[in-house]
Order: sequence, then C-alpha cells, then structure tokens
Amino acid sequence: MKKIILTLCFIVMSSGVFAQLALDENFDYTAADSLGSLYTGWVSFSGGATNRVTIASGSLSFPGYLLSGIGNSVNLAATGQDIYKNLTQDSIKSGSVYCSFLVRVDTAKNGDYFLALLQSGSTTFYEGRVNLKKAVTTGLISFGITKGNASTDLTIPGIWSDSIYTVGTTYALVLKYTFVPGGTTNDQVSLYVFNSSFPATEPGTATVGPITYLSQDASAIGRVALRQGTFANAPALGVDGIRVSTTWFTTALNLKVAVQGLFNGTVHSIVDTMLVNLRSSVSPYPVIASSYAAIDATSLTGWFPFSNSLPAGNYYLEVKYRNLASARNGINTWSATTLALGPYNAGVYNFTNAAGKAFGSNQVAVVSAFATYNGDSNQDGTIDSGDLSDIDNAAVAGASGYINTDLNGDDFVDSGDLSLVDNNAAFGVFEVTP
Ligand SMILES: [Ca+2]
Ligand SMILES: [Ca+2]
Ligand SMILES: [Ca+2]
Ligand SMILES: [Ca+2]
Repeated sequence: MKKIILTLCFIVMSSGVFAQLALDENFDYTAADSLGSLYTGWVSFSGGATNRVTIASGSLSFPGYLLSGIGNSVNLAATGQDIYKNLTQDSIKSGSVYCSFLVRVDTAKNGDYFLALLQSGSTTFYEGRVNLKKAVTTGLISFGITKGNASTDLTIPGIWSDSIYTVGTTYALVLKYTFVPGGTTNDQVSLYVFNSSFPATEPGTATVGPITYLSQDASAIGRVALRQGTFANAPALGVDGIRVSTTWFTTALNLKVAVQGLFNGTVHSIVDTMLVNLRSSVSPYPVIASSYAAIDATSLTGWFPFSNSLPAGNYYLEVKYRNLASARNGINTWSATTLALGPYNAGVYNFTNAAGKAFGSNQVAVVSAFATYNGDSNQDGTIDSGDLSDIDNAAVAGASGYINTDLNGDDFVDSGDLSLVDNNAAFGVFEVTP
C-alpha cells in the first residue's frame, strides 16, 4: 500500500511541474484605487489619465470558474487609459497560451477589442485580441478574435461568434494562442465563450477558430493588456478573474502565508519560496501531492500549481519554508482544518489573519498579523539549543548565502538571526501536527 501511495505522489508531483501558471488576477485590491499604480503590477501605457482604469467594488462570478467571486473587478470604458501586466513567466515561446477571464458587457458598439496578449516587452505587438460588437438589428453581442495589427486580420472570415450574447450577463471566455513551428505567419488563435458553467477540460471545438492570420507571429507572449478603444466602437464592460497559463486551466492553490524572520507585520523583506504538501485527512496523513511557489513579498501570496488530475478529497495543507531543503529552517505548519480540493480547485487559504488558521494555533503574532515560526535550522521539528548552536557557529564563521542558518533572508548569519532563534528556543517552539 505504501508503495502505491508513493507512486501516486510521484505522478501527481511530476505532472504538476509542467503546467505553467503565468498570471492570476482577481483584482483583490482596494476599490476605487487606480490599477496603474505600481503595487498591482499593472502599467499604464497609453491613453494618459483619461478614464483611468480603477478597481470596481465587487467581483464577477461564474459557476465552475476557479477565479470566481474573489476580491473586486475592473470596469473598462469606451475610451481612455490602456494598461498591461507582465506575466510571471516572462515569455512563453512554444505550445499554447490560454488566457481565461470573466466579462460582463454593459454597452456594446460597432466593434473593438478590449483584451489582448502582447509580445514580451512590447506595447504595440498584439498577439491575440478579443473583440466584441453589437448586431444593429437585434442588439445582441458577438465576440470575435483577431491576432496582430494587420487590418487584414479583421477581414478574415469566421472571426466572429454568432450574435447570441446579451448585455448584463457574465460570461467566461478563453483566448488561446498556439505557436506553430515552421513559419512566421502560421500561429493560430481561437476563442471559447461559456454562458452556463466552465468545463474542467478543453472542449474539442472552440466557439471561434482556430484561425491563422496574415499578421506576424509572436516571438514570445509576455504580457496581457486591457484596452479602452475608440469611443464610437469600443464596449463598456466589467472584466475579472484573468488567468494566463500553458494548460486549459491549471489547478492551483492560492496561499497567503508569512514567515517570522522575513515579516515586519505588513510585508516580507524578500521574495522567497515555500513547499506545500497536500496531506490526507486520514492518519497517518500521507502526502498526496506537493508543489512549490514563490511568495510575493507584498501580497504574501503564492500560487502553487498542482496536476489537473489531483484526486478530489479533503486535505490538510502543510507548508515548509523554504522549498530548497538545504536552506530550509521553518517550523512545518499545518492548516487548522482540511480543505475540500480537487481538479481545477486547489482552493484559497490565508494563514495570516488568525493564529488559529494554523493547526494548534502554531503561529507568532507580528504586529496585527500572524507568521509561521522559523529557526529550525536542523529540521528536527523543534527550535532548541541544537539550532542555537548551529546558528551561533555559522555567525562566528561569517557564513553567508542562501543557507539554512540565515533566518531573516539577508543572506548573512549574524546577531539578527541569533536573537530570533534564541527567543524561539526560550519559548520552546515545535511543530504541531494533527
Ligand atoms: Ca475578482
Ligand atoms: Ca509560427
Ligand atoms: Ca531544530
Ligand atoms: Ca541573516
């Protein structure tokens, strides 16, 4: 039985590595703030201050869609500021790029695009654009796709869906760009539009396309843009839940967690990695799947991808700081309860808003938030004189680098690290598990 479980772990872990999550945007920011301000990662690149894109109160929701009902959303108008955001994986050069999002059209006009993929580093080289227009007679909406800036892209047959969509309804859309080797104008774009529920796997047929265009292929996809087009043609709409990934819809855990040594109560001093194990709810709680990700220093959030074949079940989360075992010094911390997770839904969990979000309330208060303990440099599950002596020796030796005896992430071992481990050893910190 043990062998079977281990084999299963290996399959889940290894297949999880290939799905690349490149962007997740729930607009989980304060309503009325300008999206082009630096902390959101969105950058204003044209249109100046006209109709600045701001955070709208409330989120769009859609059945079966992972990024549904989280945070707020944004509204786009018929003209004004345009913004882009870099993908976390800074360029995708092969395979397919899937950009999924929710949209609620408020008004539709003659036809313009409002969301596009951009070539890495570019604000002009659009590679896959989502358009929409209103039928003059019925007032119903069609969604359409173009690729680059060539005007011929707009005259290619079959770029529009049927006129069957209505204003005021939230739809889930997926823009797909597929790199095709062996030519510079043979890449393909397609669009999926869903009006009832979001499918767990990619449908065999797209709503529009795949279409090959005369405009130049992308050398790499590196950004997603939101555009407010020309007043006569562009729609006004709400958009939300944007995910860019290299598979249909990556299963990912959205985890907010702080680490004592890096945390000032608001942000982390550095971006650092953590490993997450999904553990069975049944003793002895075997690891069913693992993933690692970087924790953003400002949002304290990381997206941990898992295989889309993650078995549905109830899981404890076990977080380990850091991902690299030789540099690890966190006290392994478990979620207080299990989460119901499965394919396309690896959940959302926030450790930072209560000590009790960790099993056994095993977190330290830092200002008004909560962080996982670190200082267990020898990874035996307790912080005690063994760790103190390791770190003392490393400090005397002037050890430096990304190592297990550096507790505050400055790549040096000194009195700052010593005082942290000293306090935790005196307090008697140890791992608490179900
Ligand atoms: Ca949202
Ligand atoms: Ca090509
Ligand atoms: Ca220890
Ligand atoms: Ca240090």
